[in-house]
Amino acid sequence: MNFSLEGRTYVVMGVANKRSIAWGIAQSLHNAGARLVFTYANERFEKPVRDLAATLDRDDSLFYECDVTSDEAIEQTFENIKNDVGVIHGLAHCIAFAKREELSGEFLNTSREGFALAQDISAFSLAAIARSAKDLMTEGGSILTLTYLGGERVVENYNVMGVAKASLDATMRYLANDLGKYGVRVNAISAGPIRTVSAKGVGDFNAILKEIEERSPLRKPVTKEEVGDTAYFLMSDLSRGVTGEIIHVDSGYNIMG
Ligand code: KAL
Repeated sequence: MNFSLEGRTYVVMGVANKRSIAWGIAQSLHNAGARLVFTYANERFEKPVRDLAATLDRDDSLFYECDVTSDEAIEQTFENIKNDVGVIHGLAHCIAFAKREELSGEFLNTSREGFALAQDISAFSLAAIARSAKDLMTEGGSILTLTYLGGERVVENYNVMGVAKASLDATMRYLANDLGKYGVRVNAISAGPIRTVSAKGVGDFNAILKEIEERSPLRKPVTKEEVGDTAYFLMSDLSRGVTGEIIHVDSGYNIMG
């Protein structure tokens, strides 16, 4: 069995900056010997992603713009990746979006448009991406996405994104069923709160972290490196019997009543 990721290629979607969980995943996969392919939403993120990748001690990473709200853009991106690298062995979907104004107050006030937008970018995109990526996973593969406890339970202020994560979780399970016959596994990591660009502007993020310090079994928030190492496990053959699963990397917080 091969624990190294040498000779393998993984697509990482959603690196925004050095704090991104996607970047923690990229680093862990890189440390295990993987070649990386990065996608970013628009030109605003191109330089940050290229600059971060330049800090890795190999220079064969590849970069593509991919607007996940467009089926054509997704198909074109994976067509380009296929032409440039041929086979991929896994993909990390680290993408979510909801309108800032719908991430506080009551879920009751969610707009039709805001609901649809959160679902489109945060949940449907996984299905659209899996459909295109599957054709490049001719040696089997592992797809992972990032979810959050707010999709399983009510978490104050998470609102429309909680409903989108519930949808993402179910999307992940249905895809796991469809893709298993091709040797492609699909799983999710439910990360505890980490101060990323997503968490920016969240008024009481300090209070959220304090609660983790006080109430989680491990008594500390998780790091993007801890999430990255679980991603490495899910991308490697060590997890070959695992699909359709949500792994909580959250210092155990989810087990507490
Ligand atoms: C209960 C928690 C507090 C935070 C509440 C909501 C977090 C929602 C996540 C969602 C993905 C954030 C956004 O979509 C922000 C967006 O409206 C504005 N930001 C942007 O446009 C930036 C520039 C780009 C890069 O961001 C995106 N997303 O495209 C949840 C906490 C405790 C845990 C968290 C932060 C969970 C999570 O889902 O990230």
